[in-house]
Amino acid sequence: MIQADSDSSRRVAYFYNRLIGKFHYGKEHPMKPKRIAMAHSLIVNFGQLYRSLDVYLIREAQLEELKKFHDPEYVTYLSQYMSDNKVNFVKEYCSTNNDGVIPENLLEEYRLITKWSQNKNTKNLNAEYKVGDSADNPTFSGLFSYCQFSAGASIDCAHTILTGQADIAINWSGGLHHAKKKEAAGFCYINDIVLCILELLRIYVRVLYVDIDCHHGDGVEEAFYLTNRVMTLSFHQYGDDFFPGTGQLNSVGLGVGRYYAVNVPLKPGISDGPYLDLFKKVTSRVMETFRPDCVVVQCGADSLSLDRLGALNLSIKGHGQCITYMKQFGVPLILLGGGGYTIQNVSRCWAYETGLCLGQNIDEPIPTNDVYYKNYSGDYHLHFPIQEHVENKNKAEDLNKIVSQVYDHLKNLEN
Ligand code: TV7
Ligand code: CA
Ligand code: ZN
Repeated sequence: MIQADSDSSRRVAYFYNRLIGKFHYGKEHPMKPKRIAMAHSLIVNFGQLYRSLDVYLIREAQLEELKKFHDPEYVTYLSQYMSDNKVNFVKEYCSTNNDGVIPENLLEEYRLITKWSQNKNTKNLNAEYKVGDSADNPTFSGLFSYCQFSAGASIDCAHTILTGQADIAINWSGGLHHAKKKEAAGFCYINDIVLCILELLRIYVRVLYVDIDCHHGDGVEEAFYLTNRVMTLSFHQYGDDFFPGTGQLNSVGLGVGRYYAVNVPLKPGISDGPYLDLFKKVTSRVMETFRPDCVVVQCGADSLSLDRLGALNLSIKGHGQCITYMKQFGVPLILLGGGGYTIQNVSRCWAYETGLCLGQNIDEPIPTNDVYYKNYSGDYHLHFPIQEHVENKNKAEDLNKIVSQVYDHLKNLEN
C-alpha cells in the first residue's frame, strides 16, 4: 500500500532527461548512468508517485554557467577535447534507433543530437587536466554533454526553489561531489553541487550542505572551506586508504570559515540504528546553530548495504529516514544523487526517496511491467532485507566521541 502523510501537499520538482541513462563510463567502470533511468522507470511505474511530481526536462548547462565555479580553461578543455566523443555518442545512439521514423516523443532529443553533431569542433588542446588519464575519470562518448545535463539540472533545482515554484527539488543525475575547480576526480568532472549552491547564494544568506554518500564530499568542502555562508557536513567511510582520504574530524574550515566544515568519519559496517542516532544528533544541532535558508542533500546510495564500493550497512528505509528527518525542519530542500554501485539498490533507494518527498512511504513489490523488472530478481520488492550478519566496526564510545567533538566545534558559532 502507498500511504500518504499529512504534508503530501509539498510541491516537488523532479528533473529528468532520458538521454542521461545512455552515457557509459566504460564496460568495467562501476559508475553506471543507467541507474538514473532505472530509478525513473520505478518512479513512473509507481503511478501515484509520478502523477504527483512536477516533472521538468533537464537542459544542458552552458559553458558560461560552468565557469561560475570551474576554471575557464578547464571548461574549454572539457568541451573542445570531448567534441569528437560527442559525435561518437550521437552515432551510437542513433544507430540503435535507426528505423527512419522519429517518433514524436523523441523529437526534442533528435533536435539536441542534431545540434551536437553540428557543434563538432576539432581543436586539439595540449592541456592536462586529469581527464582520460586515469581509470576513475575516463573520457567517453558524450562526456561533456553528460556534465552539462548533470549541472543544468542542479542549477535549475536552485531556480525552482528560489522562485518558490517548489518546496523540494530533485536531481538524481547530480551529486558529483569530488570535482574540483580545475580537476576531475572520483568519477566526477563538473561539480554540479557547487554550481547549485552558488546559485542559491545569490539570494540566500546561508546554505547547509549534507552529504550521506559513503565517500567524503571533498570537492564541495574545499570550494566553501573559507566561507561562513555555507556549512558542509559529510558522513563517510574513513580509514584503510578509503577514497579520497580526507574528511577527518578535525578538518573544520579556515579563516571566517572555521567551524563551518563538519566531518563525521566512520568505520565499516555501521547499520541504521547507530547511523540514524548519529545523523539526528549532528543535524539537529547544526540546524539549530547555523539556521540555513536552504538545505542541499547529496543522497549517494553507496552508503547502503551490499554496495560494490562502500562498506557501510544502511537499509533503504534507514537511508530514507535521513531524508525524512531533513524534510521535517520545513526548510527548502534540494536532493541530489551521487554514488551508488549496486545499481538495482540505487534505483530502489532513489524511487523510494522521491516518494518520501511527496509524503508517500512506498513498501510494495516492483511493478511487473517495469522494463528493468528482471534486474530486481530475488524478491522483486522495493526493499531488501537488513543485513544482520555484518559487523559494525564503530564502537558506541567512538560514535559518542564524534558527537561531543562536533558539538564542541559548533559551540564556537553560538553568540
Ligand atoms: C561520487 N574506488 C565517487 C567515488 C569515487 C571512488 C575508486 C574505483 C574503481 C574504478 C574503476 C574500476 C573500481 C572496483 C573504486 C586510488 C585509485 C584506485 C582505478 C581502478 N573499479 C562517489 C574513486 C576510487 C575504474 N578511486 O563519491 C574503471 O573499483 O580509490 C580510488 C583511486 C586509483 C585508480 N584506480 C582505483 O561515489 C559519485 N575507484 C573499474 C574500471
Ligand atoms: Ca559523504
Ligand atoms: Zn561515493
